[in-house]
Amino acid sequence: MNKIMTGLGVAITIVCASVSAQESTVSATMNVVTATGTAESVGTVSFRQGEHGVIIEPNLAGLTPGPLGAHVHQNPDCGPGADGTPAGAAGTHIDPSSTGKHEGPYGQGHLGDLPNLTVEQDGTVKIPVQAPRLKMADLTGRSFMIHAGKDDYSAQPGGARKYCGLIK
Ligand SMILES: [Cu+2]
Ligand SMILES: [Zn+2]
Repeated sequence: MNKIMTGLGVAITIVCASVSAQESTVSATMNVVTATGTAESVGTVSFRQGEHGVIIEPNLAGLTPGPLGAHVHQNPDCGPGADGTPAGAAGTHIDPSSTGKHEGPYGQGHLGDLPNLTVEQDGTVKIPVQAPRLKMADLTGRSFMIHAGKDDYSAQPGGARKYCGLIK
C-alpha cells in the first residue's frame, strides 16, 4: 500500500509540473504573409520565461537559409495595413517606453527587437534565441513577425514582412 501511495504521489507531481509548464508557455503558429493576409503554415514558435529573459524556441521548416530578422509586433493581426503593406496591420515593434528607436535585442530601444533567427541549410529553424529584456507579460495580445532578411539592429530591421503569427 505504501508503495502504491508513493507511486501515486510521484504521478500527481509529474502531472502538476507538466500543467504549469504548459500554462507558462505561449506560442505562435507562423504563416506565410501574402498581399491579402496569410497562407500556409511554416511551423510554430514558442516562448517561455528563462533565467535571463524570454527564451524563444522556433520549430519551422521551408524557409530560405540565412539570418532573418524577428520581432514582437504591436497588434494581433497579420493582415495588410491600411496602405496595403503585407502584414502591415501588425503595426510596429512593441515599444512600451516610447523610445522610437530600433536598436536590436541588446540595445535600449524597442522592446520588441529580438535576435535574428538562423535558418539552416535545410530550411529549418530550430535554434532557440533569448530576448534578455522581454517578459512573458509583454507577449500578451501581440504578433510575432519574421522578415525576409537580416536585422542589423540599427537602420535595417530585416525588410519585408514574410512570416507572421499571433502569440497566444
Ligand atoms: Cu518585425
Ligand atoms: Zn525595432
